[in-house]
Amino acid sequence: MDLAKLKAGLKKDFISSSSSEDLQKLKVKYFGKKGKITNLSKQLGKLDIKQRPKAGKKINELKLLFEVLNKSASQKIEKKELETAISKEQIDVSLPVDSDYIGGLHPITRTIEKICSYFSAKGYLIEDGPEIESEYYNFDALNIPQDHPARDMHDTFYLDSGKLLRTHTSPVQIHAIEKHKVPLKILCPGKVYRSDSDPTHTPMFHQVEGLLIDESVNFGNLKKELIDFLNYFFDKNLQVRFRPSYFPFTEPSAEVDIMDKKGWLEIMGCGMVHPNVLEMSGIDSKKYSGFAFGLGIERMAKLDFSINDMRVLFENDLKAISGK
Ligand code: 2NL
Repeated sequence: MDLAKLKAGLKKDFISSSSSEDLQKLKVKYFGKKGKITNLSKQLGKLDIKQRPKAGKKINELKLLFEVLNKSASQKIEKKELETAISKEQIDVSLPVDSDYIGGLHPITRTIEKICSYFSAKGYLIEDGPEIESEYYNFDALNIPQDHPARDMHDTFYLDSGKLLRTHTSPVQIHAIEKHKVPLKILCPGKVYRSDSDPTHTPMFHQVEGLLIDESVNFGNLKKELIDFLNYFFDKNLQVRFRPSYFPFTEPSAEVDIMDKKGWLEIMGCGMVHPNVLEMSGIDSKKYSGFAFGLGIERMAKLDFSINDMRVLFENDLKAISGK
């Protein structure tokens, strides 16, 4: 066996290898079952006993050479392969984006916009107002008596100043009556606050309330307005039910249910504005009447976007809240 030739071949092999696979192949070529160095070691036994130490030494030198060459080659190759892997992981900002994960408007915002654009087209003015309110605008002006459970510390966030975080968007409507006088047709979307936190309640949520005041407004007008809206919102001809209910600020009052796959589903509240509410804001309740309604945005967004868990709306996971 020509050891010099084997040595030269070994060096050449390492120079021409450029990947960890190449190195793996070299290991097999020299140390595999039929490997070149393996074969040499096997032949050692067949040699004359006197020649063995010298030949053995040569083989060891060859093994050492393999190890040295292998070490430096693998260091170089590993570095190069790591750099390639890292460069592949780099984000090329000039590439087109994955359209599934582009940013977008939050389902709550989209639901508010959908509702506002509908009522806006019907002539309603979109009004907003302060989230910090006085007891007068949040409760008294809405015919909610001093001892009403809704005023309880457990439901309302009271501030040190004696003011409070509005528990509904109704105070915006009282301000609007004072500002615009009557007749009036307004829609008030916004954040509302209640001291309530469990799997189905968050201390902040969104509401839209509508109010229409004019001469001879009746419950039939209210029914038609809401049925038309619900059919538009859910994009189908729904079965709608008006179920008698109670709110201090409306008389009569009703809860609106729609027929869902699983039966009747409560979707909003409404009623004819209570004469006390009109009178407190300086409107002649003998001349004017009005209807009002309120609905929770989170509930509507959940139904529209098929979201099961309310928490999804507040956790900002793009996969969960982007697109339908
Ligand atoms: C519900 C029920 C409702 C109103 C809100 C209202 C406002 C004024 C006068 C009279 Cl200024 N009423 N708002 C009326 C009936 C129901 O909301 O379930 N909301 C989520």
